[in-house]
Amino acid sequence: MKPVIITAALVGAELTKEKTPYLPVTPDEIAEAARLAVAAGAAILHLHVRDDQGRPTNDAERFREVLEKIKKVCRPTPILQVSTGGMVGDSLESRFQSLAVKPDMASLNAGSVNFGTEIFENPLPFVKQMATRQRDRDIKPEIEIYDLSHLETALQLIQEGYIHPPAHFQFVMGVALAATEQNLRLLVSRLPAGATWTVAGIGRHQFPMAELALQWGGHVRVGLEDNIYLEKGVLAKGSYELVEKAVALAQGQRRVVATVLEARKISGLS
Ligand code: KMH
Ligand code: ZN
Repeated sequence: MKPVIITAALVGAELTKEKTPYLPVTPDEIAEAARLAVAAGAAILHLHVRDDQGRPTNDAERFREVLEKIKKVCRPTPILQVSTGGMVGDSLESRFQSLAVKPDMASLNAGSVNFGTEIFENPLPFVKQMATRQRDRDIKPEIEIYDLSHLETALQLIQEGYIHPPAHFQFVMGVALAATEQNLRLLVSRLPAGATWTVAGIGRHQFPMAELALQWGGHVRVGLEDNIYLEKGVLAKGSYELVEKAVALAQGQRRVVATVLEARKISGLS
């Protein structure tokens, strides 16, 4: 099996310091969280940013500032993946802003979904426009799949040329689709040839889903955005602790953890 790429989702948009004091919000805190996560074994950073009040923002200048700080403290530079999902309820237009910083990768949410009591809106024309802008700027999309219908949409977009193969998928388990082995198996079985995939189990599903990905040759996402607990009742002191746990699981499954350079090669990035 190929080395496993570990993604760290450091910040998120919905998480607050009230839920965990370990959430990084300032550019310096995010850069330090990045440094620790990469030192622990993460090769991709999935990034949201916050404004001076600690509120989620899609502001390009704030993204630029955070990316610059991360580049200064992480050598070699990890794969920087900006969020285009923002916070649930953000205007669609505001979610294009992060592409301005020319990241290696960006999330591409493939469809709308119930998100807690709200709706995370991703209407098809928006998804097509987002895919087009990423393609034309040479930004590799990470296609976020919350539901089986999103995979159908993504397969169609690949066929229609909006997304260039080999495609990279993130299966987000435990928001809409239950985080079960059966559901993950179905998603993986529907992947197009040559695709890479990773899984983000939400909350207590983070590590059970990671285990399956490790066994089946997939990649793994961990981090405070998805789960704040290292184990039941024990807050992770940062995403780095979740990365360390993922690395230990990988070693238990005899999966080598990809370096940044290996992750770039596997992901087709220069
Ligand atoms: N905050 C969620 C509504 C992404 O980064 O692209 C969406 C999200 C996905 O976090
Ligand atoms: Zn996100």
